[in-house]
Amino acid sequence: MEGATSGRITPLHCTNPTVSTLTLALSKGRIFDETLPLLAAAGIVPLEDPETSRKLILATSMPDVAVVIVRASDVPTYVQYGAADLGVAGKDVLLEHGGTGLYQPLDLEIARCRMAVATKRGFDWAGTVQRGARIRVATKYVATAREHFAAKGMHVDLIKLYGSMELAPLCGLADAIVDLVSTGNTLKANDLVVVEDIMPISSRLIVSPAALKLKRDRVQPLLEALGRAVVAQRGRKS
Ligand code: PRT
Ligand code: MG
Repeated sequence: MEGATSGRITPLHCTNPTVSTLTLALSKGRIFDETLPLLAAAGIVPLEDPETSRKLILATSMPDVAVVIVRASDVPTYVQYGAADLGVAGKDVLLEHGGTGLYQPLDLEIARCRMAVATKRGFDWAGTVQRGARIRVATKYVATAREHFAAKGMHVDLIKLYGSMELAPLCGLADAIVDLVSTGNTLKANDLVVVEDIMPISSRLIVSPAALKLKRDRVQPLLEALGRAVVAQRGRKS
């Protein structure tokens, strides 16, 4: 496949100067799984499964399109610097990244969930807010949480965590958390409840400005095909 040679990785854009490879950054798990049908509708099928392959650059059924597997929160960075031409990232990740140097032309309407504030069941959130008491909130989404509470005129102490936010109120690290909720099972299992809804979240296609300029003939038809696939998917889900 292009990009990966035995033992050494050749930068994708260096493999063949006459054919420009289009690279798409995806994270393993729900984003990869839910992007797959949309890509298939655009005629792009990865030739390997990232869950079983150790490769980080996957060839696809389209010889000039490769998928690179990166951590969900690293997708915007790869695209921002043009190391990947396109990517798929959750709105949560894009808000934390800030969106600098990225086009966000399409909501793929996948990996849907909500961003919410949650506390231990029985915690008097409304009363605490009303009293103007200082509240400690643990979250991975510091920028989004800061903006949400500032818009409400609330002063909160934000504590940055990198995972398992649900544990923070249980151990007394924080009064509340800001986290993503989809089925609600994780909150329920830890005796937590949603006390405020912040916003709906879904994943977006992001494009590097360089790719849009220099590879427009390749990027534009792909954007159109993915746009049609999103509309078709909407029809199937409703
Ligand atoms: O897991 P890792 O640390 O590697 O990275 P990540 O969590 O950023 O990646 P991943 O693949 O878990 O999530 C990728 C994207 O999926 C996120 O950026 C969101 O946009 C989206 N998404 C959709 C979710 C969820 N639903 C979701 N439920 N991301 C995380 N969750 C977590 C949530 O944080 C909580 O811990 O699932 C738990 C709650 O789920 P329920 O179903 O019990 O409510
Ligand atoms: Mg995760």
